[in-house]
Amino acid sequence: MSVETITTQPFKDQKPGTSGLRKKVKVFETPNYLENFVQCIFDTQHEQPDAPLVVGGDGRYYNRQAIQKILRIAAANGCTRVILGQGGILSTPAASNLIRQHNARGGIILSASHNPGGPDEDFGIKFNTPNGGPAPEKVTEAIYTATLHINRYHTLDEPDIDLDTLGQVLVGDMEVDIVDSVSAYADLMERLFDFDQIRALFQSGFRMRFDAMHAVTGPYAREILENRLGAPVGTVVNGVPLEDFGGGHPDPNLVYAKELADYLFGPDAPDFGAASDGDGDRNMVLGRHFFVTPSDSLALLAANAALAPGYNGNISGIARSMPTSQAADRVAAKLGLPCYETPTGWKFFGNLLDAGKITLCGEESFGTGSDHVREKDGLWAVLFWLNILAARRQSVAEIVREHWRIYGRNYYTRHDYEAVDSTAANELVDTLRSASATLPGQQLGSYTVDYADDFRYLDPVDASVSANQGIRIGFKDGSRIVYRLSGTGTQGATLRVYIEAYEPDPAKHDLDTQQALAELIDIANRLAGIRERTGREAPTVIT
Ligand code: VG1
Ligand code: CO
Repeated sequence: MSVETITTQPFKDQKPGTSGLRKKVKVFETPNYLENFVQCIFDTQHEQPDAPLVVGGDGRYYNRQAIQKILRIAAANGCTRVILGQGGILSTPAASNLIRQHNARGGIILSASHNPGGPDEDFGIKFNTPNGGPAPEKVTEAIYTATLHINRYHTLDEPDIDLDTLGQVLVGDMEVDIVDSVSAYADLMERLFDFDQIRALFQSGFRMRFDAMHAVTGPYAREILENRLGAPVGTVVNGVPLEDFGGGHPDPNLVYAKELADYLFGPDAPDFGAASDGDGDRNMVLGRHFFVTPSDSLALLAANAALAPGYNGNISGIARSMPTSQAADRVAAKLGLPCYETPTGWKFFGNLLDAGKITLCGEESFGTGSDHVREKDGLWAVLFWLNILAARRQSVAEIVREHWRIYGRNYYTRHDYEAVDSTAANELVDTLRSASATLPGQQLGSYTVDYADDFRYLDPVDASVSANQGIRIGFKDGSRIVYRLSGTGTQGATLRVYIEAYEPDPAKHDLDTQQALAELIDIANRLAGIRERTGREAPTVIT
């Protein structure tokens, strides 16, 4: 094996965001761009160097080229073994599972999640640590610092390998095990949920549609829903992963999964609908003529956890990201469980999960998960719902309404302003931060400010601090407004405004969300001067 050492120069823009490094494909195609980042992973991550490395991605454009490069650099850096998903495919939760099952030294996951794919669209790369989770900030910081000083990388002068044939191949002296991307993950799901009960549900005539959005979950959903659970063939639609996701935006929300939403709200609606994103970690759940917010979904899974064999009596605590609605807090309080509030991004759940402080966690951005892996998991959430539906034999709408009657309803919306001018967006947040000290006690319309701050997280496990995680404005009645800037966009800045109000009265649980929140939305817009600062009349996306 002859290692080549190539001279290179640092790039200044390789700072990982909310979940890894995301840029346009064209940027990743710049000579040495990907190579530099991968070399910096090997230069800084020395835990368990003899253990295998897991590699895979969501199949988007550039996945295959990136994997060939990564394999050569890994081998040149002394990596002894790689576990690779067949065809270079691994959903993010399946990669997390493999890292854990093989006691790996970590994983390299290639994805830009819900961002579009194709030669002119987005690509991404991230490193997951040996616990299977996204690297914590101290790791991403170390990698980033290395990218600012790198002057060489190691690679091999070796041809590409065949990524599609199962079995073992060598890259230099490094063994590459090409494994079935789906089976280990499907087996794990079978251990967590009552597959017999769900099979009986499908046999009873229950109808569902799963929209894989031409992204990575297609093969997983087909194997689990259609093959193992006996759902009719055709239950999974858009099930073939495509490099450009069929030209779509593989983001499971009401805007980008419109086809599914229209079907679920139409005359021929089935009982249940679900979708997942580019890399399979997000989920959207719908009932017939009914949309379940991700925040409610987390609360509901927690309240019904006893119905799933993998969780019956096993919930140690719950965590939610800061902007996620407080619906889960109410369930935790009733069950006598601790509830943690973390910054946005799955990496912040890792320590809590590893320490056994929580079992379930979730984010408002269509992310839900548990201690079974260290990533959010789209199909897992769908199966959890199916398990609940199979056990309760009520409709999705009935189950959610009953939940609201018991716990009250947290009306919730998120307004996104995409691709706004970065300077204007930063100024908007800076101004709010400065103003926050003066807000407590102020009366804004019919709401009294209780507290206002820029969220600062003290990790209860390792005492690390993450500051500037978003402006929170809490009102005396429990309502909240949150502002933060996205860390996953690849164009300008994206401002996210999260608005929440609590309604205990069941007679008021059927309002339109935007109407129920109208006054708070207005307060949020005026307080931040969104129109003046961004020049936008309305949000790009309302969820
Ligand atoms: C967004 C979401 C966040 C999520 C992140 C990664 O980040 O808000 O909750 O963890 O995407 O999701 P941001 O910084 O743009 O708000 V993904 O599905 O990598 O799969
Ligand atoms: Co994703």
